[in-house]
Amino acid sequence: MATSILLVDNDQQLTALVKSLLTGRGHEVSHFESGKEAIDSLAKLKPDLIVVSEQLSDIDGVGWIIKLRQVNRDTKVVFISSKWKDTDVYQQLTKDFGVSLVVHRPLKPLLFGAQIDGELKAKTASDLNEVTDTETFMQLKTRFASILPGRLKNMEDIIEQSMVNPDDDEKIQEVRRLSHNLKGTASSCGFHHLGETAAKIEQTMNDVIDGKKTLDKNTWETIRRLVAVLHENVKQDFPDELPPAQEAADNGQMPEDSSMANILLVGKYDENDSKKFAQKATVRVIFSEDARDAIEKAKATTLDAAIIDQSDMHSDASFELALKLRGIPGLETLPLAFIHTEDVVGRRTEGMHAGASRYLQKPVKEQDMVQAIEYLIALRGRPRILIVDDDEDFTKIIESALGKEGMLVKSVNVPENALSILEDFSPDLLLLDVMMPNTSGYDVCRKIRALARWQDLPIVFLTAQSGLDSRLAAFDAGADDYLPKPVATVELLARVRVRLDRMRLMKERADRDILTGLLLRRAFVEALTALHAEAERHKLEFSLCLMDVDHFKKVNDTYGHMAGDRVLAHFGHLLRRRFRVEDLRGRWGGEEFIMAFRHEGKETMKGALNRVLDELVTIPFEGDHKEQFFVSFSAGMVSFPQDGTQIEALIKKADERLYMAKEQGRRRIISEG
Ligand code: GH3
Ligand code: MG
Ligand code: MG
Repeated sequence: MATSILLVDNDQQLTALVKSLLTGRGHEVSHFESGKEAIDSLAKLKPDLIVVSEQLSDIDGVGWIIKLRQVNRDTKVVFISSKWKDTDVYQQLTKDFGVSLVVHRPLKPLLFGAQIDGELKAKTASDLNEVTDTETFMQLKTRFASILPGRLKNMEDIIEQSMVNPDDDEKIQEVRRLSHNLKGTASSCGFHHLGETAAKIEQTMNDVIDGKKTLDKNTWETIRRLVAVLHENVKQDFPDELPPAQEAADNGQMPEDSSMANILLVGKYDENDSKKFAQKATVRVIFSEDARDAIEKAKATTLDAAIIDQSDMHSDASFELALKLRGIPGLETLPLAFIHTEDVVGRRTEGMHAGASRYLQKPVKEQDMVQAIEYLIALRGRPRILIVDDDEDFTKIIESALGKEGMLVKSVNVPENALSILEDFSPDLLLLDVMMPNTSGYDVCRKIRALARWQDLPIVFLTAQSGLDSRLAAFDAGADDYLPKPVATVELLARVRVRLDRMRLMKERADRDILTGLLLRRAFVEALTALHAEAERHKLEFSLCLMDVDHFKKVNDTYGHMAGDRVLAHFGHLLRRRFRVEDLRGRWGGEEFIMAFRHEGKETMKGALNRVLDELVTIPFEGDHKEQFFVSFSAGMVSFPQDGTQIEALIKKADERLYMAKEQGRRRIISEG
């Protein structure tokens, strides 16, 4: 008997190809352009397999699969995706919607045919996976243990008040809310007995609210008994080995707050002064009096920026410290500022080379300090996570878990405030609870998605409601992912990281060269165009530099292409670590690199670049046969506006000077002529 395949696709070329491939292999193919018609046809056709592409006449492919799964959960689905970014939804499709195979265009006909045959041979779509990770963290438990007594006391108080005042509906709602939240958090932290009892209290309150139960003496007694059971559960659930809740260590620093950025301030500082700066700029200041201590602290915290005071330190030592900080893995692009006294103004070149985005004159005005701090933080761009959940204890737990991963986390416990805080905080990802007082997470999600600015914001639901239906509702409302409570932090972290990485990849993949990590030519020109426009508008200078590795062909020929690649990667990495974060670095082509320096003329930058040349020539590279070699580069520099006012003219001039540098013997930087 011929197998019947339903093809849902609105692209003529693709349809023709798939149809001929499949009928050629003896299958019967029914084709629809419209998603709606395809779904309507299901009852009659009962296909063995559904092949759906990205683009239908009335809906997109992923949306169609979500709709399909509301009426049909079993038929196997193969999804043909047209763009790479659709691998993004790969997990969601395969995990939540039982898509058995995702293939990408352009199709490889032979392979595709074989894949379809394979799918038809295998059994029907496997059951949709439930996420049942029960792993929990000791830290989570400890933290929960420390907040639990207060939480139970609060609940008891409200219950007592309600008993005295049985007509107070708000109090009854409050008891329900507290028990609902306790249920979620307790289970998330692995306190299952506690969670179950809390669920019973919630159920009782629900019955009262729905009018299924009257709130008489008996009911109150039940609730009281359940609360007493909660206390029993506490003993049951608390493992003996649980360490006592730790008080925040008092190490002279301000308390850790995961929504705050960390600034390292190196110098002899009056703590009170810095607290003032910190309050204004909402950052945590980490003090350090000397270089060695600064490096230790930089390794131990997630730094967002460093400010180095040169008045108490030899300026050479301060530059060296800056380079060392940037040498710490993960801090290659750490935003930096220096505070200096009059006499080091002439050492701007070293500052540029070391990566100083700002110079502050001592004594530093409070306002300047705050402004500089805010500027540096904006440069850093740590992932920002917003959590909307009415359960304050739960958000605190998640906050600390994500905060430890170096994310900036902010919680909103009143969902009505979500939109305004979203605008202020401008998160990279949103974690959203479903059941909240007065509104649901679905509504919040829909409202956010209706705003153009937030259409691409990754939104992940976290909720105690589980089951396919609520997951479908979440995706319908515009969610990207779904995590059932109790949520294991490990899983949460993994999912959040995946989402963030994908977002960043999507933004960067098109822009960045993989080998060197620098901007690709087109992206560089775009950024340069913006820089040029800004310079014109504000009558500021900027400089531009074209670099080319010397005798690179010989490197390839003598030491191997792989060794050549290592040189390019290393040079790219060096350029990333040096100079200010806001300077532009690009791979212009092959072994040619380009840089643009904001607001700086070529003389300062030539000095800084010469230092990079000095560094590069001392780096030993290894050939494919372990032989050692060294490389250098030649460069041509220009400044706006002296050497030209248009981008094309500037680049042309830089190229001419680069050629001159080659002519004159290489390993040099030419900025005149
Ligand atoms: P000059 O000092 O005059 O610049 O000499 P050169 O040999 O560096 O210049 P030329 O432009 O003749 O050679 C550049 C070589 O760079 C040729 C090309 O094969 C090689 N190349 C370009 N891109 C890559 C790459 O991504 N990796 C490697 N390993 N080599 C590359
Ligand atoms: Mg070359
Ligand atoms: Mg070349």
